[in-house]
Amino acid sequence: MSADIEKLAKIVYDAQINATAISQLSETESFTLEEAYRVQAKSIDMRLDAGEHRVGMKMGFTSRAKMIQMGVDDMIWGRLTNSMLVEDGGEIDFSKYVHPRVEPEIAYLLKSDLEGPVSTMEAWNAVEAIAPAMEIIDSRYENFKFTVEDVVADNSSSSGFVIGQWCFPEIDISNLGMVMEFDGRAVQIGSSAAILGHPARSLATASRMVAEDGEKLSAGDIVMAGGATAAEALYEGVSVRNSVEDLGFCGFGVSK
Ligand code: 0L1
Ligand code: MG
Repeated sequence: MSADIEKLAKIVYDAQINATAISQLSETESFTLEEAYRVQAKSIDMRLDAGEHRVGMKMGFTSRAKMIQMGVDDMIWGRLTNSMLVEDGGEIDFSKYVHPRVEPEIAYLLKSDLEGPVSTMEAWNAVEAIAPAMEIIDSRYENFKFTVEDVVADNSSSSGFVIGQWCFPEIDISNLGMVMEFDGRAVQIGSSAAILGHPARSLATASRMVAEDGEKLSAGDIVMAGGATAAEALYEGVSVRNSVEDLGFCGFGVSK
């Protein structure tokens, strides 16, 4: 029997909007990965109907460190809306999250559409600008425990993102040092090379994966390349910064 997409989408939508922890959908429902992406699309449609706007997408599980941390071996993707954007230098309200974590990333701003399978060079040629970034992931599942189908249905845990100053894409981004700090103390150190060997590969993969769902990346979209390291749990009062060699930094604080 096929999954009730509408019912599952409403469950994750409610959990996302109200920041409440839910049991894994897979404990009571049987659904495929393809159905999980339909649940994700439907739940985001509910958010768009409620007034949010689509601004781009995120890639997930793009580094070995993330795959090992979460016990998976494939990439996933999710959708970004305007309400998820956290102002660089701003503050998030801890009570609006279930159990948020943060990971250091690089973001792309596209100047032209990308549709279907493309080479890394074609993907790179579609980039208007790049920026240091961070993703706030907040699985709505109790204890951050899920199957790949569960997490995809829950928008691949995406909950917030921070973008630093946009830079021209002339910079070689293949192996940039990245340091994420909590209150000035390094908590994750990595390299952009950890993102699929070269972060531009993540953009090409994004184009291919969204096409499998009948979507494309459009000029003006923001694409989060994926975490370069494992994610760190956020807590009240902490001040977070991600510095990326040659690109600069971005940061935010968490309310007390
Ligand atoms: O790398 C990612 O952005 C994956 C997020 C989904 C899994 C998680 O919640 O850690
Ligand atoms: Mg991420």
